[in-house]
Amino acid sequence: MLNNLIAIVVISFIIVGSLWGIGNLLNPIKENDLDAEGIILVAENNLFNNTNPTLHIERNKPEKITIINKDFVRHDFIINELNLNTGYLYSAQDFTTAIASKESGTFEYYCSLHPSTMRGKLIISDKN
Ligand SMILES: [Cu+2]
Repeated sequence: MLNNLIAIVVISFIIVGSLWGIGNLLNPIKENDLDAEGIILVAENNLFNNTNPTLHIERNKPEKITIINKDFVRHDFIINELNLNTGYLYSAQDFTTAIASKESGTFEYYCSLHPSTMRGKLIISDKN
């Protein structure tokens, strides 16, 4: 009887664990889905998200942004005009903040350690 109970508990754990694993396989976290959880930028191979994508946000609407360093070397993320500077992120470190601006316009983001390869644009536009 006790053995049966233990077996049922173990089997339940296996089933729940399997379903959880399958669910993760079917719905993997998408790092390049810029709208999923704010903006996610992964610093890897001295690039942001492989392509240094142009980021778009609305004026007067704060947007969450997370920088993740997946390289072995340090990176940072800077937008001078918005006083945004993550400081040095070491390997496997990340930094989350918000971008907000009262001014629309096109701004440059870059890594101060690799400014020639890690550089892109942020466009802040009025709501349509
Ligand atoms: Cu860098």
